[in-house]
Amino acid sequence: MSIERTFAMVKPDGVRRGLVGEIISRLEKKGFKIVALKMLTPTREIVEEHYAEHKGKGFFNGLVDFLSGGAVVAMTLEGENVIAEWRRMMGATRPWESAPGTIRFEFATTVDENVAHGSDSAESAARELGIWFK
Ligand code: IDP
Ligand code: MG
Repeated sequence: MSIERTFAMVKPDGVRRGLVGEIISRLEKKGFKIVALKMLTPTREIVEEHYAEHKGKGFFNGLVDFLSGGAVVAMTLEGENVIAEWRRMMGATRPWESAPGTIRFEFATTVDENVAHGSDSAESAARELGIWFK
């Protein structure tokens, strides 16, 4: 265990539905520190870079359209084991597979609009923070 940083995002569906406060509240109550935060409508270029690992998949173009189609809240989180813990707080990618109490269980029903993003490893966190907070 160690103090880590990760990249977290409230996706456009979460912003549109007024879930920013709820999500930030969960992070603050848990004890994670928000060390940077900005709201922006991302360009297609930044979203394509962010999701480069999914390029070529059937859902890629729809994913890029969706993420670049509205405001998101991008955050740098800091805390003990925060990379894995934020993923655990979000729940599984497919909301119907996520554990009760998680953000995706509580607030989402579909995989294409699943409210939140979190880096999946230390390597991804460093890469994504470099894209969004350079
Ligand atoms: P993650 O967001 O939990 O890391 P990834 O597998 O990295 O999940 O996929 C990135 C995002 O792409 C997901 O959060 C979801 O919004 C979208 N996605 C993943 N798989 C599908 C799919 O099969 N159909 C539509 N969208 C998908
Ligand atoms: Mg991912």
